[in-house]
Amino acid sequence: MTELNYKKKDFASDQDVKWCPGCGDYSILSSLQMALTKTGTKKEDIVCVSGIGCSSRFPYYMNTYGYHTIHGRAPAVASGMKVANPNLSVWMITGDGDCLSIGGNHFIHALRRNIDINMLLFNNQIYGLTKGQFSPTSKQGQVTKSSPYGSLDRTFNPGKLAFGAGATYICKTLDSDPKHMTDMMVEADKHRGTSFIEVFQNCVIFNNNCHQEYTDRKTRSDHAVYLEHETPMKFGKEGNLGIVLEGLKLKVVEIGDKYKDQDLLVHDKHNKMLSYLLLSSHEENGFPKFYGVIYQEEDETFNDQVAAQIEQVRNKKGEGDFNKLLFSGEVWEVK
Ligand SMILES: Cc1ncc(C[n+]2csc(CCOP(=O)(O)OP(=O)(O)O)c2C)c(N)n1
Ligand code: SF4
Repeated sequence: MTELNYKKKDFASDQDVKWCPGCGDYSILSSLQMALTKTGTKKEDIVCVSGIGCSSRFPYYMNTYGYHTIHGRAPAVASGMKVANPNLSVWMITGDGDCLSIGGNHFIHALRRNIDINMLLFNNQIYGLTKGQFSPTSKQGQVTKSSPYGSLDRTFNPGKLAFGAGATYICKTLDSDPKHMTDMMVEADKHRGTSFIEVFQNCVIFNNNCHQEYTDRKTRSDHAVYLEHETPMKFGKEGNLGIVLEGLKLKVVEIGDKYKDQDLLVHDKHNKMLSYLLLSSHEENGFPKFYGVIYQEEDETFNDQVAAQIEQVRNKKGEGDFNKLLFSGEVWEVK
């Protein structure tokens, strides 16, 4: 695909990586470095922008342009970058605390505007950097340093939140499957608009194995459905499980006498109702998680709209004059 011929190591910086040994962040870093060898984007056009948290140290480790901003504000900075220079490939890196707590407002508005950036949410269901307080994605009742008797907060579902905010691209992947993660990043890069990728990431120190059932190589085939567009939803170690639609509910079935392959639900990433069901279903106990591109739609991007509007006004009113604007209207001098 690319004629640039980058190798993965071309995207590694000379900085010592300061994550704990075994942290899921390493695999995400490696996957993005690999994905960027496949997207065909010149290095000088790539920028990683992050907020604050362990995950947000990411730009230091990438040999691209990078910006470590302030807590929760990566969407604002990423938006500004993309609008000012539409040529950039912007990768926004954020954690569940950074993105959904202090940054919740910025997150939803970036999605609503459909700015052409890629958002990677590292979801470890905990605040890692500040040593294990509960976050908006921690399980209700979870005992953490800041919830010794169990967190009372209801858990945020990031995909559903993104859906409600008008996201045009929602995808889920896992740190323990770098091949899938890399493919998902390459796909996200092709989408024009905000691509939101939630990565189930393990924090070995403060929330170890929080996604184990769905991400552990040994158990995940029975607990995770890898979605592919226009393909029946089949899973299980023996390939003997599938998803069917019963009324308005998804149901796990065993393929055999009663249900055949042709009875299985076929994924359609452009189907809003189906995507909502896929995003909601794992809240029910024992239901598998869905990975892959859950939802995608084509829509105008905010950065294109801004550029078009500027062009329109410029054609009508001519080139602007900033000094003229600054000294027009009521002006006074403070002495
Ligand atoms: C304004 C502000 N408030 C609070 C903090 C403290 N703080 C730093 S990182 C963080 C949360 C990080 O958690 P998460 O986004 O889940 O990232 P992780 O470290 O788990 O990757 C908090 C609360 C801060 N740096 N700035
Ligand atoms: S505290 Fe958790 S999230 Fe942070 S570097 Fe260590 S393992 Fe990773």
